[in-house]
Amino acid sequence: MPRATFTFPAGFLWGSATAAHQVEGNNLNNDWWAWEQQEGRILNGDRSGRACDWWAGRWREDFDRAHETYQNAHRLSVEWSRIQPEPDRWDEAALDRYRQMLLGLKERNMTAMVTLHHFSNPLWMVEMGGWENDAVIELFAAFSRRVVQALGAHCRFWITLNEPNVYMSGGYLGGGFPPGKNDLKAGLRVLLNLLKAHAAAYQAIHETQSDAQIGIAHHWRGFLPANRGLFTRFDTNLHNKVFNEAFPQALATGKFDAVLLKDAVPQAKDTQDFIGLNYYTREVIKFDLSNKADMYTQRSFPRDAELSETGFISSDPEGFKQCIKWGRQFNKPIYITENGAEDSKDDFRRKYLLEHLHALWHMVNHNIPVKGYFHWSLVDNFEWERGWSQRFGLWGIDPITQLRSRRKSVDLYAEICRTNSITSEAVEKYCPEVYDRIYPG
Ligand code: IFM
Repeated sequence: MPRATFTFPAGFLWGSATAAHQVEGNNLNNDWWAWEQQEGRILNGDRSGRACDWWAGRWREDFDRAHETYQNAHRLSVEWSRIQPEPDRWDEAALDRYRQMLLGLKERNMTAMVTLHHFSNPLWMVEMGGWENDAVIELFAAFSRRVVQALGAHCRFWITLNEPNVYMSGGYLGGGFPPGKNDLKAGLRVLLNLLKAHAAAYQAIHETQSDAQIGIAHHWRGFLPANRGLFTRFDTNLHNKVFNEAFPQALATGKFDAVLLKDAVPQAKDTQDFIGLNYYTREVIKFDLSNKADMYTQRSFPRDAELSETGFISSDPEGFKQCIKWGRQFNKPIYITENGAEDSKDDFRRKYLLEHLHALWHMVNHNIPVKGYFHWSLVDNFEWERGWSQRFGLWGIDPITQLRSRRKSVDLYAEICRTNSITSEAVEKYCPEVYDRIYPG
């Protein structure tokens, strides 16, 4: 049986990622909470409720879990509606609670990466029109400045925005997020405002903390044409251009080109210190005149794809390689800010995790400067419009009792984090099903 150890560079960050609204619980003052109270918005009528109870202090035990299983970093987000509950008020107690969390990471020798906006918005901001209102650009910059002033002593890595492309399609292309619009024009305006807000926040953060490392978490999704037909190829390119390219290219060049909306945003030029990539899957795109609801597109996965528990993700490590190679063009350090799969049985996840980390090692070994990996997620959490139906955690959770259950992937991931490598012993022990794929004979 072939044997080998695939070692990652010294100092590699190994962690997991979470987001405030998904784990904290009782985020009463934001748009997602309000959305959850409306009938039919969330699958099975689920609500975030106490979520993972982090606001009440359970972050401690979950950070212990991460630390005891050799994770040396964690990506979390702060909740704007807690820190600025009203336009003219900062909540010092909320800031202090986040300070405690960051100190908690420090005590455990874990590097913190903090996201400033992860989908949820304060109600007061939504009432003024949300991201459609240009005034929000400066408000977000002021919020970012305040957070970095308060927490900068304990964190150097900042992500201004999580997945602006997903935020836009979720909220403005009928994707099940608030504000629940189906309006491409408004969506593209929102994307442009998010871009300007990132640029303003980038300046504000650097003015506050000169050695800050700032990026976004970009959701990169591979789009494969279903056939060679002209319309399908055009549709696939359009997806790629608007979803994958428009935002990050503008951060590099200052030129926003989302095909139907173009603008010069010179202040956005070169406003990333690192590239954050969220990768889950690739999908197949087919032009379909009958599907107006999804912009005349039919989505699927390749016929032989191995699919996750709820059919949401196809295990596609080649797509992960493509994503990382794509990230190389920006000549910045890369962090994988999210990658994972929903799987309450933890059968698919183990294989997915191992094969994606193996693909990642290949890319690192080709001298692509990937500096860290954050698995989505540490514990099961509230999965937005899909509620509790999807379980992304290394640890499972019962949101009623708050009991955690350790899934097998924990041991596999712990061994990789501990040794900073993928060893044949670990593969044999924790994921023998894919041994032949990792070590072909
Ligand atoms: O849970 C989400 C996260 O909030 C953003 N990226 C994708 C994850 C899984 O769907």
